Amino acid sequence: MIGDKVADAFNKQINEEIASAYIYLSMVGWFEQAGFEGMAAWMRAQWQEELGHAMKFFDNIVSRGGKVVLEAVKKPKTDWTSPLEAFTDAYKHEQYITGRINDLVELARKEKDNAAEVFLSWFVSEQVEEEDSTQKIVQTLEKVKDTAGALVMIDRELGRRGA
Ligand code: OFO
Repeated sequence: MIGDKVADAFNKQINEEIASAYIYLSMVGWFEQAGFEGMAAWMRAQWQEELGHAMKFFDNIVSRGGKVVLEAVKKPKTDWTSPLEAFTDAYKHEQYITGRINDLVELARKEKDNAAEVFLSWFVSEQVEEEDSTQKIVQTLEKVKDTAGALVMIDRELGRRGA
């Protein structure tokens, strides 16, 4: 049985993950309109991944006899000035989510909830990957700046994730 404090915190994390999905879906729309189909495909995969994260918390609450309580999802930003700005936002957002996961681990330890701590270890590793992948893209985009030819190549490369 999941305790109330951990269940509340997990419910908040469902909202954070859905909000992440929403941010990335908003980026899909922007990338599509700006003509970066590969980046749009990359973000489309990311949006799906975030929905999967939300469902992991959802199913964990359910399987431990807790109550799922969904809240309203924050409206995401809708415009970016460049792919670099969008991916920088994504990188910063992943750092924020890492902080939330770390807070959850602390709470699980404080509540002596071993099941929650073990469950969260997957997310601790996942956040290392999430930060790494977005940071690498930011670094690449910083190098090419607005060089059109290079952006086309990066777009093609990132599109492979969605394929
Ligand atoms: Fe759910 O990892 Fe990104 O936000």
